[in-house]
Amino acid sequence: GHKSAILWFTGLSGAGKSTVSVEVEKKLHQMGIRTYVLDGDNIRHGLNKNLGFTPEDRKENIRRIGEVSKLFVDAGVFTLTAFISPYQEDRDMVREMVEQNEFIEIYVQCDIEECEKRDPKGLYAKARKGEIKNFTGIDAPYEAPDHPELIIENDRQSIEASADQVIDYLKEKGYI
Ligand code: GGZ
Repeated sequence: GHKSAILWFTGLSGAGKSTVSVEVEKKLHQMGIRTYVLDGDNIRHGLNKNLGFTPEDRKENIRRIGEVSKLFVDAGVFTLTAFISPYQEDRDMVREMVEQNEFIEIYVQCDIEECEKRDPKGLYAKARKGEIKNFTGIDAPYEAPDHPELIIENDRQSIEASADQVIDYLKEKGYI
């Protein structure tokens, strides 16, 4: 058996949150564990499509994602979330929603220079030109986690190594 939890990935746009979460999901599937990944594609285009990127809207975005994640965990599903979630206070709000061992905060560390160089969607370039306002890391803050369960140095190692780091943590703590 296993103990389900929320794997809460946080980090800048382009840091690799989604990529790592999908890789972790693959490895959990290979062990026969049920999972669900929440990301911008299935949340910001649906449940949260009325929300933008002001601090208030980001808070509400994170609150709803937290509540949905809680339901999945109650259903026994390992839930992986891939949102910037730039505010410590908002991440702590989700931590408070669930049991202590059900929230695993994972800081996907990547220097802003590297994220900006990757810029797969050209969003940093647009933000630099002022075409997107309140862009995290440019004209909106990113608060690095104070007390993450795990830090992944995603600009210094392969996706595979990052995913293994998460799996090893889950094994070590007895989740899987
Ligand atoms: C940050 C923005 C913004 C602004 C649009 N700031 O690289 P992406 O495209 O796919 O990831 C970013 C995503 C961030 O949404 P989140 O729900 O993760 O943010 S938060 O947790 O802070 O609520 C980016 C895109 O949406 N995007 N405008 N101004 N990212």
